[in-house]
Amino acid sequence: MAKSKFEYVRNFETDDTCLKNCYIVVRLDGRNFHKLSELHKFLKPNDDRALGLMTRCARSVMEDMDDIIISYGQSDEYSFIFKRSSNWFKRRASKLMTHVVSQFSSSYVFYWKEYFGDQPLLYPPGFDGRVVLYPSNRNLRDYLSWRQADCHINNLYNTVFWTLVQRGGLTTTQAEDRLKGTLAADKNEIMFSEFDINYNNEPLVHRKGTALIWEKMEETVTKRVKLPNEDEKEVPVTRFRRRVSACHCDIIGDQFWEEHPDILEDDN
Ligand code: DGT
Ligand code: MG
Ligand code: MG
Ligand code: MG
Ligand code: MG
Repeated sequence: MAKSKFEYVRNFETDDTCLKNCYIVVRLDGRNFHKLSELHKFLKPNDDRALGLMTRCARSVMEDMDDIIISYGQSDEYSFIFKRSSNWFKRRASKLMTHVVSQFSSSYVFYWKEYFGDQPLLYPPGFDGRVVLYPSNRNLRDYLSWRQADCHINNLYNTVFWTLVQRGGLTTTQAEDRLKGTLAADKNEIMFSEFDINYNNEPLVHRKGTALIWEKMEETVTKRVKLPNEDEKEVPVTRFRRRVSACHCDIIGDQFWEEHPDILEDDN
């Protein structure tokens, strides 16, 4: 087909192919969720409806896109890890990122009422996205550890902060002052001695965030088959299906990775 004289503009597009062999991480984060959470009266410090909705959207992303091996989310963010050998959309960063973020955003609106019932969504929410490449399993694990450590640090702070406000009757400024310069041990101690809260008994989903992985399931169904010269009969057929499963466990230590050796590909 003859090319139009306008065709040359294509050459202005830049190449954003992700480097081979690297894990591709797409992380998205809610735009100005400080405001969104206030306006929609999210419970403090954690609103299980909001967290559930985030995870529902991440599940939709994983089920609708190829090659995502694990996702990890907390607060208003989710990270999606593409397998290092993925060739989805020829590894073009902008394609991968925009597909993930737009699928997630539309899911947020689509599934909102499953989590918030009659409470309406008051404006169209947005999410930012970025792509980061990690060349080794160690780097990728350190990335996920970084996000989970962030979840822990924020949740510990937020839990003690809102306990001081909601149960201790402090103003937010007083609670802030009270926590200035405190270490993790001090925060645990305040909760334990003043409010009888053992932080380690707080829900795992709040302390650890949510990891979504693929779980292989064996499924047996009966099929009707008709062989030549025989009556039609029912035979059991076993097949493997995979489904997304959520866990709120530690992903920093080795145990999780030893229990799920299929997630990462070898470093060579
Ligand atoms: P950004 O990301 O720069 O556009 O701005 P924000 O406001 O989204 O800031 P970010 O992402 O650093 O912080 C997440 C905000 O979302 C933070 O203000 C707390 C809020 N948020 C997330 N999950 C919950 C929740 O379960 N309950 C409440 N009350 N707020 C939440
Ligand atoms: Mg931010
Ligand atoms: Mg945000
Ligand atoms: Mg955030
Ligand atoms: Mg198109």
